[in-house]
Amino acid sequence: MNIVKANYSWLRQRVTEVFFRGLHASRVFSKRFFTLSVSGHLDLESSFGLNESKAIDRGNRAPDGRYYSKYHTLEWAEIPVAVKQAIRNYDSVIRMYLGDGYLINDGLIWRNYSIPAEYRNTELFSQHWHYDKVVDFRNIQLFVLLSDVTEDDGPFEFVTNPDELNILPSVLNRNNNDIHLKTQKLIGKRGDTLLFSTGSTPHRAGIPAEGRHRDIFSIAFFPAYTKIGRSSIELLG
Ligand SMILES: O=C(O)CCC(=O)C(=O)O
Ligand SMILES: [Fe+2]
Repeated sequence: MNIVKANYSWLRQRVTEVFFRGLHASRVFSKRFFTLSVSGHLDLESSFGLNESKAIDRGNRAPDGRYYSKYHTLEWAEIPVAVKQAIRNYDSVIRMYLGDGYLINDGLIWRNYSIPAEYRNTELFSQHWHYDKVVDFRNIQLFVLLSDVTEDDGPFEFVTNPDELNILPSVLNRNNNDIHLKTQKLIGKRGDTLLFSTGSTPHRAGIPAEGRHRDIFSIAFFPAYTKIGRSSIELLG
């Protein structure tokens, strides 16, 4: 009799567990866009920053023939130890979003300059609301501020509570419409970080005030099937 009771109790728990796991799985599946924004801070070596002699034009050329952003890449060996440690700390989070064996792309450092008023509605360096649609919407970046960033320095801006089911057509088309949603800005000190779902969360670059600029480091993570970057298992191993 006890065996029958024990089996019945096991079965009841199992059915309940399977039911709730099924419910959870279907809710996760129905979310087309996962979103993530995690703030942090790391201590950077004082020498780490934009290498002006390596930097090349970034973004679109303005009607005056100039570019208003410049960048260079960094290989894994050039990435500061503190950044590598932050990636290790976030590894389980990134795996949850992108899957095991996710890829780590080269690092990037870029500098955005102020844009003259007459060109502000021409997209020169991702200053219009957009998603980073690469292979698809599944990519994450770890941003690190390289200098203190105030409202005047053209901070990165993103939607605070993004829709996880629907895409916003005006954001997809980067048509520079106001989105009328609550947003946050990456304002802070050198070394402040943001782990962020660049693919699925509307975001844009701010425009620095006249005579100012903003430097930022970023490293992007992609699912294994995109073949963009190197294996996190090898790099972090
Ligand atoms: O520079 C920034 O703050 C954002 C850049 C960006 O979103 C992009 O390049 O896709
Ligand atoms: Fe972007």
